[in-house]
Amino acid sequence: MSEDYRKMWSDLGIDLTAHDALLGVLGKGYQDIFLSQKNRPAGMSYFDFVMSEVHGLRIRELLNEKEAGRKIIGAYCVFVPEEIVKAADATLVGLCAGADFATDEVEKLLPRNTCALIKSAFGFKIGKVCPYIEATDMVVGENTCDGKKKSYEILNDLLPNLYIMDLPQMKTAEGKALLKAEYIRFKKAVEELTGVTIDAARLKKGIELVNKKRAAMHRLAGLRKADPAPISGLDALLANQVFFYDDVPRFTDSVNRICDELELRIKKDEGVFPKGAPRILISGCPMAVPNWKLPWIIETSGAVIVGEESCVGERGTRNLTDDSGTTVDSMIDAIVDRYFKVDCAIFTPNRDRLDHIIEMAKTYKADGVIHYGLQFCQPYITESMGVEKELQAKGIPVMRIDTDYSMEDVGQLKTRVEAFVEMIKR
Ligand code: BJ8
Repeated sequence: MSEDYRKMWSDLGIDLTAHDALLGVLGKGYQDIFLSQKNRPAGMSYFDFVMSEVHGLRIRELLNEKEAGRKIIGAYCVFVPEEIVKAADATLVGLCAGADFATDEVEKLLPRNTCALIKSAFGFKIGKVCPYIEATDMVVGENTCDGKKKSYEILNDLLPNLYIMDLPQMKTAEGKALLKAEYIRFKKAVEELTGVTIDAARLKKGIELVNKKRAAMHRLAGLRKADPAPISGLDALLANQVFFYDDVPRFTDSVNRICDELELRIKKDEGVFPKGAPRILISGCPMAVPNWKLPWIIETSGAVIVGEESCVGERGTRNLTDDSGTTVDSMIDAIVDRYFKVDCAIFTPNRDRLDHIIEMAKTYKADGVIHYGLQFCQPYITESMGVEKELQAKGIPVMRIDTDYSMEDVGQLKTRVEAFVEMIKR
């Protein structure tokens, strides 16, 4: 990294020594896990570049946007509507983190039995190693699981610009009305922050922009139905992760370019794994960068991941927003309709998620499902039991894995995954 970036990080208040250590581990992990894969699509070089510059060039771009008067909004959840952010010419960035950092300090503020995703978000803030959070003008915390909801009360003392969004827990008319009221309140907050009045034309543009990005992800997901799989699950996960950071039109074009390449591969019957390799659907908690542990274990055990039933995956990107509205109110309704379908495990009851897992297993011709729960994540680990029962009843092999961000259980997980892969071999 250039000296220029070091000055930029230091101006943002980043702890350079800790940050150097983090980038060192990240770079090594990326090299070992991603760059060691065979026969990757050439288009992945774009994502390699993005990852190599994830704390460099992308942060410089965000700071340039700020200098030009635009605002940066951070979020921890896919319920924060990017359409509204884009309508105000602002930029939304994901802030969830997938690595343990400053855990001793974090555990002075949060109970030890808090999930790794929340602890990691705190660790990156307390350890001063996340230029994204330091570049934000507003951070949105949402009332989803109890862990997040209560931890935001504490995060509020660390972040001067934290905005709390309330969310429903039931898919009822009242729940939908709450979501609409909260999106209207969020729109007002974004307008106040940016000084931009979000009119119908702006909102329409925001919807179109985000729809195109999601449509590109649908195209990518559809191509993963092929056997042999034209792209690894690791690389597809990377695209799903970069989805939360990159410039929207540039990301959309890059994914579509990869899709063009994958279509050619499919025509030639080319893939990253041999035809007939066991196909796995991952379902469960989101995997934020650099949480690549389980996918890496699976794909070095002879299986290929063909889909992610996850917020960093299809749960987050599944539906488009109807863009036919002509008034702000009708478009807000369309946005509410779209997000109200997100079947996060914080909802009760949550039958839709079960149906989606079964549907995805069929669509992507999965030979088995691995349910991924982060330790201490009550919503997903509790649901995982019902998921297991339902899939077993349908004759779909399933394995539940509860883990965290540490590498201590890699050997044990590898043994379990290898046994599962052996069992589902066709
Ligand atoms: S819409 S999945 S992004 S809340 S892993 S913090 S649930 S204890 S991340 Fe999520 Fe929004 Fe739902 Fe999606 Fe809590 Fe579980 Fe931790 Fe989690």
